Amino acid sequence: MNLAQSLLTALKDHGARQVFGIPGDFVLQFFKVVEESGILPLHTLSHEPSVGFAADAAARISCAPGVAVVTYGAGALNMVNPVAAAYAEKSPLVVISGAPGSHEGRAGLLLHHQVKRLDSQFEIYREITCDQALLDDPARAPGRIARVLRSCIEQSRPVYLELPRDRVFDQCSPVQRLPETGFDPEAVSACADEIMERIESASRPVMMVGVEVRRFGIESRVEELARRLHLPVVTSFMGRGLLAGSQVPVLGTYLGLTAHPDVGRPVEESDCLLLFGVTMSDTNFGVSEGRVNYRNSILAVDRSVSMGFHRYGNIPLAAVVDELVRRVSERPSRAEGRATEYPRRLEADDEPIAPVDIAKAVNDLFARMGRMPVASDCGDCLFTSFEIENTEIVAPGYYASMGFGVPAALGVQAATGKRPLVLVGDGAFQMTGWELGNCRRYGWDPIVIVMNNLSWEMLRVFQPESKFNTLEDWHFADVAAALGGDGVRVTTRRELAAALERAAATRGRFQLIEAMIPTGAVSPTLGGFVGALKRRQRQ
Ligand code: TPW
Ligand code: MG
Repeated sequence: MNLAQSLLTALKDHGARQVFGIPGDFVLQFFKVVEESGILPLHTLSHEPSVGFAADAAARISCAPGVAVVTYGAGALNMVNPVAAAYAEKSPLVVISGAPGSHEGRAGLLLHHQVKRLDSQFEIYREITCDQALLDDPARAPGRIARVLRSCIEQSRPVYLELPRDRVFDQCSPVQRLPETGFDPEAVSACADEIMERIESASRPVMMVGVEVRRFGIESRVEELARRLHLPVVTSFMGRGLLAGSQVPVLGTYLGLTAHPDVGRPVEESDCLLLFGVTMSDTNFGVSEGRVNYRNSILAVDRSVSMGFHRYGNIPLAAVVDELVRRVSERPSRAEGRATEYPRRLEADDEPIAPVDIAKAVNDLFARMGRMPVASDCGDCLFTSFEIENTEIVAPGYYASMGFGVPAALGVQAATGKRPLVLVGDGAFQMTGWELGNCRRYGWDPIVIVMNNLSWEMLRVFQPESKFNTLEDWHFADVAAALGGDGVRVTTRRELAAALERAAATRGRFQLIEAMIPTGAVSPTLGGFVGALKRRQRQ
């Protein structure tokens, strides 16, 4: 087999299910192998940021590596922001970039797409990925690929592979998957003992689950643990959507006291907060305004466990959860706390649409037709998505990059075959909404709700006096037909309900609902959240 086939086969063996990309002359040969070998299906999109977001979302939703293939320079550097986002939000994304052939730099001429040195791109990617390799030697390539893919999965972070174009067809042996990195079972056992002691001596233990629980595929084991311990469970902001299908009632998502006090209070009053796979970020905790007691908390994240004044290193989250489950015997299950009540039953009248009406309309739809996976962008749509029933969701909850929603939905449908629902603002839709034009040829048919408030409204909440936050009316619904979908603009709650009903009943074409929301009508959660972040800035 050749190097490209060896790489594609290794990706498949490590769980990748498709490739997203945009070709260029430095990567044409690799694309040829992708297409002709059929080892993994290829989906091309229109702009590299979308390639990164789609591959990232495919990784998030399927808990397996997502693959983004781009050309050297203009392609790869165009994808820096999505890869940085995947790094920050711990998504196992494999970036493959073509590169000049091994001897091309020798003529002394600068090569097109070259920035400063030929390896500038490699250096840039070193900063935003957890492992990297140059595949310039077919004898060493299998070992390097194996190492990099193991890092990708174990750290659940992006990795970078650079493939010079003259190496693609070199003979190469298959990649042997490496065993998992070891750990000391006695350390895990001691750590689990100490966690148990702390839980048992606490009177109000609470479990908060974060994004690593999903990334490492241990939702059901964490659920089992929560059930046996009779612990109330909340998710972090980034962990939204976790335990969506579980038997354990999830109280809701912790957003400080801004959204649901029934979720905020148990967290802030807990004397033993178990933080499993939770990122200690301002979006997760800045909103707590100092009310979370970290001194009493136990943090298991990034392959380590911290409690009190000490830290256990090299403790995989899955290993410690398994040890804990083993220490707690089966007890009759009991619902702990009340799960969040989500808004429902949209009043289908002639009133204008508020963000919460979108949540109500979606909850009503889910109640009738079952839940759909949700892809959300950043902006008030993200806070609106938190008012939607707990369902699988991909969203830029921490790194907060706009432009994620639409391409992420394409990644979700490609990876799962399930029809996604997209929530996106007009500003973010201006960035990557065009990608919907790629739905037709792949048979994707997301339902897209553009919350059009003619504004970068979240920024207006931060700084109301600035006029630059006002956006033009682009009439997004009108372009849907040209892109191969159906579009409708709605301004009343009655029209919204009808449009969503019609969209759900129409399969095979993307459905764009442009929901006009009066400028200034933001969700209460957004207002509370921005207020908390502003207070933090001033501290
Ligand atoms: C890639 C900064 C955060 S929120 C926002 C901006 C520009 C406005 C979003 O407007 P939209 O939603 O989509 O209409 P809404 O509800 O606020 O009206 N560039 C990138 N990412 C971010 N986060 C920004 C800028 C930003
Ligand atoms: Mg807007």
